[in-house]
Amino acid sequence: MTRVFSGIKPTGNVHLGNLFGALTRWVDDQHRADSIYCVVDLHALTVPQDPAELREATLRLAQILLAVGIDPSVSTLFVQSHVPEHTEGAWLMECTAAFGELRRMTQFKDKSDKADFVSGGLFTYPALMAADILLYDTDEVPVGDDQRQHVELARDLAERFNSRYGPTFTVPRATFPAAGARIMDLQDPTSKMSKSEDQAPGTILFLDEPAAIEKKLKRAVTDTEAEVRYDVAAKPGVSNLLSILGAATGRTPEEAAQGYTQYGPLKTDAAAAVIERLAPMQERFRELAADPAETARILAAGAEKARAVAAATLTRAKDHIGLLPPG
Ligand code: AQP
Repeated sequence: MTRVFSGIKPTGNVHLGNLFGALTRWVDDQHRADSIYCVVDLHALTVPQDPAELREATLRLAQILLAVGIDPSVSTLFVQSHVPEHTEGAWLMECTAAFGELRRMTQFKDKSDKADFVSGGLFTYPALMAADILLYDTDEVPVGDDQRQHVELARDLAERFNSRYGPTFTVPRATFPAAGARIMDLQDPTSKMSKSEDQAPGTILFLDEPAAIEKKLKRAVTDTEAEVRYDVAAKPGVSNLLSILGAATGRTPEEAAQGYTQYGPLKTDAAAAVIERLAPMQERFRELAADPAETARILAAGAEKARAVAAATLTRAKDHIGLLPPG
């Protein structure tokens, strides 16, 4: 059976980009594949975090994943730091990656340019991500387009390790959605919608009220033409609205464009579709948030299942690379 693995960071609030770029596919994939999903809290540490907020955000994110539809009776859902094999695997990957390869990661360039403090972890985090993926003999990694380069690196590292030390890791491939692979900021449709832009009018959050969603979509930047057409280069704002409408209604952006001649109705319909899509998930989230002990139980069971797979792969990798097994 195909093995699927993906992760999400407990930083900021889940937004429409996360939902359409990744999470809705996580839910779909769990019915056709053996699916393992992870709240990657160690990745959050690449920038300084408030400890209490990080703990709270990790639990809340797990509850959002359950609310979106991750079913712990068919998928494995766990928190990365509960499975220590990830950090050990990351060291093997750091030693397999070339310095120049890590330096070429565009997310590192973007984030380090903006940050006052650039941690070593921000630089090496793609190696941790490679370990996350490779520890589970992953075939497919459902991600948004912004993660394309990191999954490519995981592929390269798996191939390099296998050719140096013999067959060890499954070589994974990224999968992307037909609509919503890259949801852009509503105010700056040339930048991706992002968790760090939490309070911004350009980001629609999973927990936004209907009025806030309507307001943000009504104010979305478009252009001075009056033609509804999917053309990311020439019409980034309108194309983003079509991606959102398409993803919310299960259509491609081109299909979503049909029948529209003006921007106003497109924005109104996009808002209605997003509100309708989010409402039942938000309701389920409120129920789950009232019972944190149940989420903790699900995460503990998930970590146990995940650890059994990760430990076997790590033992194989350590053996192949020449580390002496304990006596
Ligand atoms: N705008 C997006 N469009 C489509 N997919 C997206 N993803 C993220 N943004 C978009 C996908 O969501 C999954 C979780 O990614 P993450 O935990 O890295 O979330 P993030 O929102 O990218 O994180 P940040 O904190 O927003 O990043 P920065 O720090 O850049 O501000 C992934 O599958 C990702 O592809």
